[in-house]
Amino acid sequence: MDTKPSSDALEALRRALGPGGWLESPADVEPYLVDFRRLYRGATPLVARPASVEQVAAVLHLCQAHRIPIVPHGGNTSYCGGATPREDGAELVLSLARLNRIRAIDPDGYSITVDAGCTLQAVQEAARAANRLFPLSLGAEGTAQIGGNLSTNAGGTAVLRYGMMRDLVLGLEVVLPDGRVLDQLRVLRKDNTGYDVKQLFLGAEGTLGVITGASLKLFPLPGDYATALVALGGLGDAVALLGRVRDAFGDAVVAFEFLPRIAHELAVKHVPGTVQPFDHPHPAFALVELAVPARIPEFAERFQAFLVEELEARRLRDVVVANSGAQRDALWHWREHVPEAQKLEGASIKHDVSLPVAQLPAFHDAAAAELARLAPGARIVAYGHVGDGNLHYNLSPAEGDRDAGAFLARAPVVNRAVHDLVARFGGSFSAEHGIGRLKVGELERYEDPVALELMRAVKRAVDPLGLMNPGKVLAAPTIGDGARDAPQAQAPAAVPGAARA
Ligand code: 2HG
Ligand code: ZN
Repeated sequence: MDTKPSSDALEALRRALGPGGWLESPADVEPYLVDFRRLYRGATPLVARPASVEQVAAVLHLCQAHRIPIVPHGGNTSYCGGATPREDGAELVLSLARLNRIRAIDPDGYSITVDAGCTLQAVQEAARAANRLFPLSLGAEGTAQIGGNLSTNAGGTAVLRYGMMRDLVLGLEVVLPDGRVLDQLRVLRKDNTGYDVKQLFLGAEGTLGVITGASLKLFPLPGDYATALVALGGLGDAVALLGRVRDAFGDAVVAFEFLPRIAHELAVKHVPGTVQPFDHPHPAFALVELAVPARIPEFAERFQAFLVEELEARRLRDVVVANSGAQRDALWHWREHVPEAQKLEGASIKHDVSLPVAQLPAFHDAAAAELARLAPGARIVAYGHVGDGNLHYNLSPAEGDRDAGAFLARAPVVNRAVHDLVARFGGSFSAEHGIGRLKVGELERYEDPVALELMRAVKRAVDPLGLMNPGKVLAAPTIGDGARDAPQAQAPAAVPGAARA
């Protein structure tokens, strides 16, 4: 496992994958070696591109026989380097891109069954074509694949109403490290039959097996959306407004995104087409969206009346309501391009934290005070899914500061201060971006030790040879650790369908 795969092993893999089933020239492999944020550059002898579940099973079976570690790879939009192989060239990359069929859709049963390599957008579109909604929504949806969304338990902008990816799953199909297929592709809403083993693979980031298919929940397609951008005094105002808007409209509130003034300034500077909705530079904004049930069109009017009341009571500084799909798109365009705007501004130090919603303003102030000391002049670009208690508490260098190296050198100290504070406030250092390779140390530091022991025990039980995405989520075992001591996996029984591959 510490050495590169033998040529015999690679030849066996090529045979199992068939023509068009792998990539190996440097130019073809290049896009699989660098993560989305360009934090890591790895190496691999081969990118496997299986076209069926049987081929995935055959690849895992062969990898186990030859002790080859595997890095499952979806749309490569991980923020934590979860899908990038390590540098030594020992790991095989397994792309799910060719498993991209919508297998079945049941509008009456409100479910859809898809291959893991479908993009999130393809699943949304298939649902919409059947007059249904698949609600997971995030900036990278055109590229991100469902398998990656499942493996990282993705969040996004509609969690407030519909939950995270984990909440949207009815059934799962997973190839285990020894090539067996866990077939739990059920579409049942109720199924109380012992341990819910599929849950293990959601958020496991490919460290326990390869998700190849999923049955997902669908929802009624909203008749319309009522979308407003409100100008506010700050995060405290946003949290207070969130409470009132949810009191008034309950579950119709789909999204509640917080954006500080700097998120607008950076977008105006770097992203063509950013809206300029107000003539006054307000301190902060919230993008609030309600789903309007098809049968209750006057809902939108009630929302407008609510906003007018808020304005008259001076709880809001200003408001614009989207009067058309194009205006709604323009507001979301700004919101979704904030990460890009911050990237184009230069270096950044990122945190993806969540807290109990009511604690957000106090956390923000405490963190800002710490950072004024630790990174003087740095600009705080804290925005995101305040409806879920999730802030992307990011930093950009002081304006005009071109010394990215010196700024980034502060990252470890800044990360520690922010994450320690998050822990003190009862929050999480990774709200929706997962652990990947980037946050393995943070998980070890902040996770409950008993939870960590259980995670390691599960890893040893499901992947005794430690071949699945090693070093992601959990540190790769060192000699003397359980995984090394684990019994050698028995020669796997013939993999169903492997011969056909
Ligand atoms: C978002 O909410 C993404 O836009 C990215 O989760 C956050 O770039 C970030 O820090
Ligand atoms: Zn986010």
